[in-house]
Amino acid sequence: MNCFEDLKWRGLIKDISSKELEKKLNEESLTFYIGTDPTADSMHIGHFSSFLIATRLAKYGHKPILLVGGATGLIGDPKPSSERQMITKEAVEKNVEGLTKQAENLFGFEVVNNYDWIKEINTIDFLRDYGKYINVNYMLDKDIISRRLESGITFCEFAYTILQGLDFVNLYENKGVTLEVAGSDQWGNITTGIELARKKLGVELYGMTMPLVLDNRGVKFGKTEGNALWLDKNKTSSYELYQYLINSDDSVVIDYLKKLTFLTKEEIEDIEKEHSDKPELRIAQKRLAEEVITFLHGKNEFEKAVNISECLFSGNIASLSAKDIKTGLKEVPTFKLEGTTTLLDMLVDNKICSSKREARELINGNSISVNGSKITDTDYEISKSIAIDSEIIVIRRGKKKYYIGVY
Ligand code: 383
Repeated sequence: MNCFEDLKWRGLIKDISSKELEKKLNEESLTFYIGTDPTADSMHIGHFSSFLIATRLAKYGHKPILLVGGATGLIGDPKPSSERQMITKEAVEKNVEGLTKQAENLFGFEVVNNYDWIKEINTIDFLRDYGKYINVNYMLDKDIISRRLESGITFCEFAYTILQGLDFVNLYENKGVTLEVAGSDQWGNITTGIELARKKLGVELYGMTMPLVLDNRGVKFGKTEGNALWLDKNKTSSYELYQYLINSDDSVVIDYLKKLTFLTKEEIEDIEKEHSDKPELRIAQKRLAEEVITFLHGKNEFEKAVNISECLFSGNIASLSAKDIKTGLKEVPTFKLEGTTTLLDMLVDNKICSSKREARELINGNSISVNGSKITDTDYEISKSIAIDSEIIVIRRGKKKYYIGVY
């Protein structure tokens, strides 16, 4: 497969600015860029799914440049719904630092910051050298801007697209960039750059977007109850990422393998076959988790995540550290423990059971485990000395309900 066929097969092509690009991607070596704004100090998995295009195109001999928007982050790319909250300059600076390091570490490509050239442009030059080439009518026609006309958009956000456009022109002039790549929400900004280059320099630049990756409910990939999955493992542990990926729906998992891994067509087709024979083995989901977590955090972190999952599943809790248990059981109810008590009293005092009678029934009925071992003695002593890392006690009621007591 050639470069374009590969991208197409993976479902990574939404819009291209000209048919010529297909040939160029297959026959030439292009310098291209993809950008992100410093709205946080880490990228999330949504960025990752787009930024992977850099590594993909690099494998076909193209040269990637990653851009962190130290200037554009101070303005804010308009969202279709409402105006963005402005971020302080200090926060933007801190986020630029975090993102730059992360982009360098993960992808190993050159990272540039648009603050470096945009800070040099004064108001008059901005209006004369760039503003003069872009018609307001043309801007009003852009999807996101037109969607904001009713609810309103400030001049600050309205001007954003010209900044991104001038980045493209600047990177063309200084680094030979001829292609901008992004998720499909960026089409309007990419075409501003193409328009600017045409009018100002008389050259034809190229743009290409990818569809946003969605889950089986049509929600953006990586959004869990309103939270993003971060690429920084201190913000989203490998275990949490593992849980998210391993629970991918059968209806989307093959698409994820195409879009989020570097497995070849043949490898993915083999996995698909094996998976559809025995979907309950979750072969595709396991491979997805392995590929993504290994790329992001390394083999060790992947193995750690598998181990936490297996220990929690099998009840072999005592072999984990307090820290791993806390990440693994983040969502479970937690209560404070002090001194020494009996299992029976602890269950009632912390409302794990509604009465002593219920607690007794559960204990005698083999339904309560402490740190992974079944306990059938109502007077079993609960104290700091049995706590994992002298810190936590894990109670399981029945098959699935977990509680954590913390000293
Ligand atoms: C700024 C200046 C440029 C080129 C790009 C930018 C950032 C761009 C933007 N991108 C998104 C972001 O920062 O807002 N205006 O969160 C996201 N991207 C990538 C991809 C995506 C887009 O970073 O679709 C998802 O991740 O393009 O929403 O000169």
